[in-house]
Amino acid sequence: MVDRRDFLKASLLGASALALTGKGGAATAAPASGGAVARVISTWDFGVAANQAAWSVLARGGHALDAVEAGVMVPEADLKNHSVGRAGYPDRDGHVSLDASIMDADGSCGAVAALEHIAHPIQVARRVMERTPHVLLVGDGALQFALEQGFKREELLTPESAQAWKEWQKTAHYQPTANSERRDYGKTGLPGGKDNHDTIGMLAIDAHGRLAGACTTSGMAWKLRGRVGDSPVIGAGLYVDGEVGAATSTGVGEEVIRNAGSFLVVELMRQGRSPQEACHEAVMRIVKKRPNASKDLQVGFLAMNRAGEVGAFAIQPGFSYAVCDATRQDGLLPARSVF
Ligand code: SD4
Repeated sequence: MVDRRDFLKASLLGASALALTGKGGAATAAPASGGAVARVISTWDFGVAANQAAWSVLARGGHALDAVEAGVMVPEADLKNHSVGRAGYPDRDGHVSLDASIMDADGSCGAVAALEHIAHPIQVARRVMERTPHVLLVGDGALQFALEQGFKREELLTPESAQAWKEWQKTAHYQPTANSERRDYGKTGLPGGKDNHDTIGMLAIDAHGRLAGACTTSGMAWKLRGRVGDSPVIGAGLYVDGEVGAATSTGVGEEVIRNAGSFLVVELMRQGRSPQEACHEAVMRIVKKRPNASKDLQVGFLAMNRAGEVGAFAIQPGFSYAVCDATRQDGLLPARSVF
């Protein structure tokens, strides 16, 4: 896999072509041919390739919902990506279990959690949205639904991920103590530590001004079996409101759930904050509640408002986000951070 820092450095050289506002380095809206903004953004450096798949939908005037679904399927299929989809790192007991959600501008949404053996959980999430009266299906029930819908049952644990799991087991059997993560992030805290992130969250606005978002992950590496993170929880890992904007998150999902993170970002934008200011404020809410833990804790938010303006903020440095629009398809920007 390309070293994250090298990739970031190389991509940033090119990213200067993006129009930037002074405060927070947030990208401004770029009009597409139809007069409205068309733009897609997503978390981390692998978002660059994902955005390009989404852009192929947006560029031909397609729907933002189709764009985000197509976009996040790229890292879901990437065997080198161990935090999303196939080849994701398993839970403590060796099971690859996936979380995903998708949301449209009108509040329609669907999600799956702790889903095993299905290579593209985002597609199942969309089926939940469009073909059931429900929002969230979990575990065996989600798998049953996927199989009924014609998805193929597959082994998602690759030899490389299995090897990493075996290596981890040699030194770090995860034996959590009750609420240990509330006190600190030491040895008895969450199993993946500060490196436990890399979910893909993607937000798009199409040439007709329609917003949509998607989020998909294998979650925290070595988690307890049955653990569900923020990514499939509407309002935590993803939220879209066509009147205001959209937000998504990456990092320690427990903290994002506790603070209803993505919903908070959208509500702050509703109150007049820019996407950048809203992400910053949501991060600070978490940090204030975790003064001792926040040096080891990573959470990042990414947001877009209905004008296509973008913002991002994280607790730790290193969070990057990919931006793609009519002017540039492979932008990658560093998010500002607390530390
Ligand atoms: C989770 N937010 O499950 C996710 C973690 C992540 O790659 O970013 N994973 O808590």
